[in-house]
Amino acid sequence: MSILLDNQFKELPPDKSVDTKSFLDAVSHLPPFFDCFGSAVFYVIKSDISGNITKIRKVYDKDPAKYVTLQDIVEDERETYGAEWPKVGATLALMWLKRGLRFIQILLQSLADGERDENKPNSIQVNVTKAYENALKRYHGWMVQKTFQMALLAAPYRTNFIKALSKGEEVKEEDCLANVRQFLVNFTATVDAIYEMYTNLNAELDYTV
Ligand code: EIS
Repeated sequence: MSILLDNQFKELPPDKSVDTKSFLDAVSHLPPFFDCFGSAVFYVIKSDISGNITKIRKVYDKDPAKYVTLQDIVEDERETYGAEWPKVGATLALMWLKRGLRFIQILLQSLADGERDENKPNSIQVNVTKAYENALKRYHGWMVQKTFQMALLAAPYRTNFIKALSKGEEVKEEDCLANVRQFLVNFTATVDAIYEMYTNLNAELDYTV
């Protein structure tokens, strides 16, 4: 079975609010996926994403009835933290998490669209670079950009990556990509909705790390 389809994101309601519990449940299946890459650089990425998820979950667990949607959390923190907000709490964690999710979305979409380097057909470096330039690069100073270059060199081959998405089973590339496309429907809608919320609430920051 496909690791992605086993952990689908939920379809959004018409008001595009994101249910906190379903979001956290779906997103927490992504970090274990990094273990199959081997290189230490992925450990750093995994810890960062896991840290974001833990931080949001901690706030949610304090009062699940109050924080039904992600927007409930961000709005509540705006009241609580005053001038410190939005560079604080679960608002900051979700700000960064959504960028990692956007990266994954663009990478998977690019693979599903069949974009590839004709000279290196089994490399996913063009897909990874596209995702990085669109989702993360502008928030990274030169040191983190160097870390990205290391991760890029350690990127798995297309065939291995696709195998990992299918839990290590031998599957036809086309079948796996069909699963990726299916996964992307609700995943993309969810990531888009979170971005829209940050714009609407004026919660987006553009500092670099
Ligand atoms: C934030 O991190 C924290 O997340 C946040 C808070 O502490 C805040 C304070 O300013 O900082 O410094 C982190 C930043 N996070 C800021 C950098 C981490 C390492 C990034 C290294 C570059 C990675 C490029 C990706 C290359 C991947 C190649 C993949 C080949 C397959 C299926 C693959 C999916 C990969 C997904 C990659 C997502 C990367 C996300 C990085 C986010 C980032 O830039 S708080 O913490 O509020 O929770 O306390």
